[in-house]
Amino acid sequence: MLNEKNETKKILTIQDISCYGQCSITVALPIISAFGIETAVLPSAVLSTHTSGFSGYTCRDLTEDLPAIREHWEKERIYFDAIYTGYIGSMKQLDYIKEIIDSRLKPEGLVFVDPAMADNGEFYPAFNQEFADKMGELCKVGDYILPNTTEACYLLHKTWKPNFSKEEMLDIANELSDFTKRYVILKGDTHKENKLGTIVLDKNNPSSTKIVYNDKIDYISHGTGDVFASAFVGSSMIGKSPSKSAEIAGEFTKKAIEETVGDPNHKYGVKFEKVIPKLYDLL
Ligand code: PXL
Repeated sequence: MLNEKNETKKILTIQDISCYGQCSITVALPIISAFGIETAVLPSAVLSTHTSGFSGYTCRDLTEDLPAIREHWEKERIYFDAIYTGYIGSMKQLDYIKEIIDSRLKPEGLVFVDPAMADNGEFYPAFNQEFADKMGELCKVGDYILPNTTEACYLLHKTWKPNFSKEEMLDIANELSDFTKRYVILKGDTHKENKLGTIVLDKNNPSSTKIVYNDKIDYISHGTGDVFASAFVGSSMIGKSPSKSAEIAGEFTKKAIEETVGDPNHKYGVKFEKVIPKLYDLL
């Protein structure tokens, strides 16, 4: 699949490899590639599984590999059209990632930050408020940020609750304008019955703020944020608008959940692979 100018885009994604568990790089690489985008990876850590619902997982932190990888790419003059960050292994990495963005992103390149650190009102095991505050600094170099409501509340030091009203969601999105260079893509708006909304706010044009709705499936599973973010990044990089990308990503994620519901042994992730062949129909 080519973008409007008929050229192949090259993107770098920085997040962990959870060897088993359908999240992070093992989700981003196939989904973004399916959009026809060359996808390079920089693993922030290698874990035997992700950290939600598994116990005793191994974790090799790759923080100190990041500067050497950047230096090699500098020598090779490797540049990217976009950098997409997800689950980050350590506070120090947040500084290294900013250096990678400064050094390896093309002048017109885009930064997508998914501050993957929390869900359902709680931090994932490795994170705390200090990390969230530093993640907020990375968000500020993002052209797009893609938090869920829990992450938004930690960024803003607000109290989370399972359901916010439409007005509260719009207020949160507005407050998040301080944490992005341009777009806020706020996931998890539940105010409308049977629908899941995504708020799309452009801080250069706040009056254009939209809520994009997809049908809601009452099913909790892991990894849906990564599936959504990857499809959003892929869609944006082939030239779709932020609201169209939110619609495509929402639909792609909904279909992945539909493929997973009813399999009691598959709570650790969603079967997004089954939706990849249907991607063209969603565009
Ligand atoms: O999907 C977010 C995620 C990514 N990577 C790891 C995780 C999680 C969420 O728990 O544990 C390692």
